[in-house]
Amino acid sequence: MEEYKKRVFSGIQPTGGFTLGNYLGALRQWDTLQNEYDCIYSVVDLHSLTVRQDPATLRRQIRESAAMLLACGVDPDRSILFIQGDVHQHAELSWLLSCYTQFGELSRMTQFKDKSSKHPENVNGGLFTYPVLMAADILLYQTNLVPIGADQKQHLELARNIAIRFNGIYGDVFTVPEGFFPKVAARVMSLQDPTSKMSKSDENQNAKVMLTDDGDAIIRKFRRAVTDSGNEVRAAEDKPGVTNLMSIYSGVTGRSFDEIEREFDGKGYGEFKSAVGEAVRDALAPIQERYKENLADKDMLNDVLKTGAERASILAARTLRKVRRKIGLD
Ligand code: ATP
Ligand code: LTN
Repeated sequence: MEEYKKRVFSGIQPTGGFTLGNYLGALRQWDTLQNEYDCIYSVVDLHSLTVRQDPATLRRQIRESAAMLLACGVDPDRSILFIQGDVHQHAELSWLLSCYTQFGELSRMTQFKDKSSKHPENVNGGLFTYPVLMAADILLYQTNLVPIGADQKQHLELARNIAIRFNGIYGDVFTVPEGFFPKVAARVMSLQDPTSKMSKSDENQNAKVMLTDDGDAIIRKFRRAVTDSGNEVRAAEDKPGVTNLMSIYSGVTGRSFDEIEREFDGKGYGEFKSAVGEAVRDALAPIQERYKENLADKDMLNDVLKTGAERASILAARTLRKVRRKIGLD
């Protein structure tokens, strides 16, 4: 008999390429979790529509995202990889769950507050109900574990509350999910402003490292990274720049903060920043190689995404049927 494995679900938006923050905070875990769990991973194209997208660019970025996820180690033989918009149950469950989510709860989401104050010209309904769609993504698959960066903790908490509330009314319908956060580099900060997170939508190219950046650009960005006063490589509250670089270095090399402090004892920031750049460049090189191959293999990519959507739909339909029956729609 096949052993029962816990289910993992996670998603990433197909906008603008992935950053080192996405990789260390989320994608790296997507790979290793496959060894132990039954994993479902999704390119969440519907989520990306809260910002106006150019159709041709969006279409291209959806495929590039899938190619990059495969390059980062998502294995379609062991896991399901699919495009969210290919499985209509996500939008349907999202509407149903929105009727069990309070305006006040959504108003408290810090991502909504941040994004709406940064882009006051387009505070659309989708931006507001975004966390409900995310809850639908997770709850459709009876997910146990959700690997995400620290910035998504509040959204996951909301998904848990929606599940608990729904179960309270109708009996055990949804599995209540837990978050899974990386031990190091759960929150990679901007290289230009270490008090805000490295974000793919940052317009300053020097603030973020993209997984597709070439080696020279990576080294240059780390050399230019903002550090703090003093010259000692040491993690501390008043040294957010150095601490961020240390956690990136720790993330890619596996070395602890103590080891890093010893390694750079008596050496200045310059030498440390070069070492971080080189380590990141070397860690990303094989991913970049695989990414190019995947993108060139159109048939393989189409095949993986088609099979992924079919397999995901079967599971999603099962949950949605149950929900509809409980509510009284069927
Ligand atoms: P945006 O810049 O538009 O806010 P994003 O970079 O946050 O986008 P998402 O698609 O929203 O990208 O996030 C994908 C995953 O990467 C999520 O699990 C998120 O928690 C994680 N993540 C994003 N940025 C970071 C970061 N700086 N450090 C660690 N994890 C991150
Ligand atoms: N909101 C997430 C992306 C996302 C997600 C999900 C993550 C959408 N649906 C389901 C985990 C599980 C983000 O912006 N990072």
